[in-house]
Amino acid sequence: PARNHTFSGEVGSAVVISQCSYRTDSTSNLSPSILKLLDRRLYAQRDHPIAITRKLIESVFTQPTFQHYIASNPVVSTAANFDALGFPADHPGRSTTDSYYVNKDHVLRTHTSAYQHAAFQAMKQKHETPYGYTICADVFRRDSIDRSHFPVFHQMEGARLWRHSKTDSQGFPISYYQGYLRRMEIIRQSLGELARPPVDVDDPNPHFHEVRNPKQPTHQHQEIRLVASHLKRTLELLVAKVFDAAKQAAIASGHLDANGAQEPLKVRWVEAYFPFTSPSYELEVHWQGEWLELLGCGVVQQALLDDAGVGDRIGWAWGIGIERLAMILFGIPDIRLFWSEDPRFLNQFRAGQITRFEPFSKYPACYKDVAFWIGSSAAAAAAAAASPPAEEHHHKTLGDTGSDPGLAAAAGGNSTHAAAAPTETQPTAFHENDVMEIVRDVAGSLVEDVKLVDEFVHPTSGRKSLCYRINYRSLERTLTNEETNWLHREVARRLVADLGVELR
Ligand code: FA5
Ligand code: MG
Repeated sequence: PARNHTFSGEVGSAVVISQCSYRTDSTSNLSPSILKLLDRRLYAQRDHPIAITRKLIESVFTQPTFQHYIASNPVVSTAANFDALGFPADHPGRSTTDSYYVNKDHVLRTHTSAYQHAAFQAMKQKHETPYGYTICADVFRRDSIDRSHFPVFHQMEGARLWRHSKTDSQGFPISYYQGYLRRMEIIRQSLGELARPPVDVDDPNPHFHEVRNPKQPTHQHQEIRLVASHLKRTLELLVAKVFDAAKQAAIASGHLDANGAQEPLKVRWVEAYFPFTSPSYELEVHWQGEWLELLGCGVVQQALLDDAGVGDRIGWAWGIGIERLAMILFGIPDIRLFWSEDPRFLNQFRAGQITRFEPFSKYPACYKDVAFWIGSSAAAAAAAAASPPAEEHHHKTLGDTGSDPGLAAAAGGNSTHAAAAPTETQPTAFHENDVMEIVRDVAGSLVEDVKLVDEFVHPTSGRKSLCYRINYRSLERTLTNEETNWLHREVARRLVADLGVELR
């Protein structure tokens, strides 16, 4: 029978992570390649670019009062990662094709938003207003393979809440309307304290859209305009600071002269969807000729604040991919480099310094294709009738669809088949992330990217054929033919053994 994932051990055995033991079950899909990366704590190694970037972001969020956290145990409950944040039951992020399950109740966190509830709860005692926090952690996703995606990456999340007293200076309760006016006043004041960011910003959509990107029922239009402006401007300032630091580093290393022909910084805001914010946005930056998504953000759902006991506040939250910022900051061209233990990489960076990365020569690429049939003819015909083939897998290359069910579906994420557990008689539906996982398991960071290069349906049998092109390339040395041949044969063997596909 086809199985779409590998266990770390037998069902019902124990897996120990951060000194806690978890009993595995039929949901567990931790792979050995992921388990190996759990103890690296790159965010805590002073001279590592991930830690340097974390510190730089923290330095932007100091005023007025911010608490900075690091979350070291990567295991969180599904309740914290999904339920508390309002993820619907059929959200693709919950499926075992997209997330790493320790067992049915625990996942390797898929985002730092898993700590929102706890962090908001901790704010209950903080009466200064506004008040905020950042939290940094490594997060885990079964995802595509290319130079800006890795199954473990780092996120930093931030939130800021404004509180308004429900009583006047004599302690008498004030009306809802008076409260609303006070809140407006303090948010407007915060907005006035922000500088105008020196960035070319494209923001074609209004802050909220009643259907696509709605204001929450308990909010007023005017205050959402203020909160959204404050959120967007804060993040534009952060990005401007990062780009300026990157530019100074490029000038210092002679990659750019001071009046140099550097592309001016261009960013754009895109409407987004997250179950835990509304309205929601993503920020993209124009980098090396393409739009690269940096972060998601939005106005925190009031229900979440109520649950955490801070319903008397209003505010925003954002989540940034640290690698994405660090790639821009240091000119690091490939996300795998962050995991390199090669001194030629590590010795280039010092705490508190933004310096331009000097590549230590590019080793040759080796492209190999693997083509296979998926599903039986009957199943293929049924599946084809049920849903048209998902086109545009490459859509995921730079944009990310993690928390957006609509976009995730468009990019090949599927929210329905995930619910079906693998059984003896009925192999699980094919999912591209399972191919990615096998490639990662076999070849780890010796693979630069994996692309779907051909896809067709046999006219009579209705069976579907896929062809993936794997680019084998080490960041540290030249791979031998024997090595790449062996890796490729092993990938093909695992595709057959684990996914039940038929090689062409
Ligand atoms: C989130 O994870 C939300 N939790 C962000 C958020 C926080 C929204 C708070 C609202 C409020 P998303 O799935 O888009 O959103 O991921 C956030 C960022 O992580 C992306 O913009 C991208 O910079 C980075 N990222 C996503 N997937 C990967 C990956 N596979 N490799 C590297 N970076 C990634
Ligand atoms: Mg996203």
